[in-house]
Amino acid sequence: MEILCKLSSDQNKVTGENQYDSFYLANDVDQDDIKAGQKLFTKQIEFIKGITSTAYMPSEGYLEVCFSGRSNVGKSSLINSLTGRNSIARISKTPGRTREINFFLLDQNKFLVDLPGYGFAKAPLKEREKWERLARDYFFQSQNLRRVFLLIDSRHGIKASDIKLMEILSEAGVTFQVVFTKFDKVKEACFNEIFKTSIGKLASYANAYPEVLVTSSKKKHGIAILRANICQLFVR
Ligand SMILES: Nc1nc2c(ncn2[C@@H]2O[C@H](COP(=O)(O)OP(=O)(O)O)[C@@H](O)[C@H]2O)c(=O)[nH]1
Ligand SMILES: [Mg+2]
Repeated sequence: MEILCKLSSDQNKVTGENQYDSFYLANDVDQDDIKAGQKLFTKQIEFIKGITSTAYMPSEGYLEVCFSGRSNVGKSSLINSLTGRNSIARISKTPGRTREINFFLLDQNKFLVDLPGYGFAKAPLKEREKWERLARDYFFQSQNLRRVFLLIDSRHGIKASDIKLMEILSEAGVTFQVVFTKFDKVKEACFNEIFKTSIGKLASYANAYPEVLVTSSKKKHGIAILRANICQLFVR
């Protein structure tokens, strides 16, 4: 929290420039929303299934949010931090391992959806094509998706493979929100540059949510704010 506030004041420098005006770091989150988010994530959570084809998507009658990002971005760690479970999502030392869309049921009718990672340099073309087909099918077919959280490594910023995903989301008309991960691994000055470059890349996407989050699963930074955001998305 402390770090987020500090960044938010620095970020004014960034928002002073016109093209960046529409994006901002999460700040001043309502305490009631924080509490509601906390409460939601104390509910029971259960791994339902992993699918390799959208033909096996869970049936109707629920809402969902999805987490997506490059392999090794810290997606499993973030899902574990959010849910307070150490191993609900598998943390991998080897990038590019998970090939399935994983569905975690939260509080009976809400899903956290974990999309396979992308952008792994060593993945063969066939694998990459398979990923794209699965992602496209999912984003175009899902009726219940409230938002995609696009995870970006704080050290690296938005890469070409992230832009590819942003293009697919644009075509499918799905809103995405950038969540920077592994913030503990980056120096503040360096991050300010990464942040600035990244939001410059977001500027042309009408489906990019204006609020950007900064998290560290290791230090538990930004987790409460992300829980609050997810909770709000699940209010019908
Ligand atoms: N320092 C630090 N390391 C992290 C953080 N989140 C994930 N990692 C590490 O990054 C690696 C990949 O994490 P994982 O959650 O499996 O990434 P995924 O491939 O996106 O699911 C693991 O070694 C994690 O321990 C974080 O917030 N801080
Ligand atoms: Mg993972």
